[in-house]
Amino acid sequence: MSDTSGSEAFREDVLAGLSADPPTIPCKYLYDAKGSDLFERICETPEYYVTRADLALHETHMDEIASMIGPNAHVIELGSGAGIKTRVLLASLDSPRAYTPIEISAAALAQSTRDLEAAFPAIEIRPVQADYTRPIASEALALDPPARMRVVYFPGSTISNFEHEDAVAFLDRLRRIAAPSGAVLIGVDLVKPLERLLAAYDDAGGITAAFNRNLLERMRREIDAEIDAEAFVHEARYYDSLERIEMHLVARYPTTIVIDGRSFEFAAGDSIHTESSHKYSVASFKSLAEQAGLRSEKVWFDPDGLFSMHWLIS
Ligand code: AVI
Repeated sequence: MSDTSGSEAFREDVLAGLSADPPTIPCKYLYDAKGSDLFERICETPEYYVTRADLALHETHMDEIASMIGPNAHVIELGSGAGIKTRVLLASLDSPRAYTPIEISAAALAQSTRDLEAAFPAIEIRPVQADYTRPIASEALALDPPARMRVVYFPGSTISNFEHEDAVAFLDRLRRIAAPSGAVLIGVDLVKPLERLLAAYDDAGGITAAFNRNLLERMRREIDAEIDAEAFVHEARYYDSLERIEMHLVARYPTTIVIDGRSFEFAAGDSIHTESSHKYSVASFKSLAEQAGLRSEKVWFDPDGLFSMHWLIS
């Protein structure tokens, strides 16, 4: 975010987050341009299985998924659609009516729209520039004549980064976008042994650490925060009872962050919680979806059983 209003929202959220107990900064702020590049690099680390497993699931089950979607469907993706998974999906569909990527970054949306138009000249691409975590105007998604069905497509397990309550509210919105006769096709990372998760969120090459620590640099760059960035180290923690992995920036020695003349003191060992990534069993995700009025009709897995994709209907 380089616009002033974006920086102001960042400043307010950081001030509120550092005043909270425990200090927390919303994970969306990890994704400035540099953070987004680092996230792409995380996806290529040997330890971060999520992206590869999601793609393997797509490649293994796309014929069946495409036959469930059927002809004349309107696929609405939350995210730019720049990834290879979108191509696997679009290439498998039987005469799709249209494809709508919803993406906040105008540049990312324009680029992926150009690429997809070139790759799929027969598919109508209808980009919508918007923050998909907020309500989308229904006119932006309307087709005339309407498609046979809508499929709201949300791969990658970004749902993991929502707190449960927010995940239910978000799924409820997806249900309403898909209504009355559509489906939500959503990727969900599965619970797995601790060692595997800790390695995935603290890779040996230090890319995840750089991704997390970039938040401190961003605070210095965009809101003039005074920070001794060397004082903080990246840490991944798994909380069994919450079935989630958390990223933290932990103070190695006493330090102070100063923003707008306000001081936030950290003793050695104190941390800033920067992200949660919830892991689900099939049962726990089904029950989450049920709270949003959605029923999981079918679940697919990658060949190694690391990742799942649910077909949710109301
Ligand atoms: C985007 N999201 C699904 C990633 C995850 O696995 O929770 C973000 C991430 N954070 C650290 N590594 C990857």
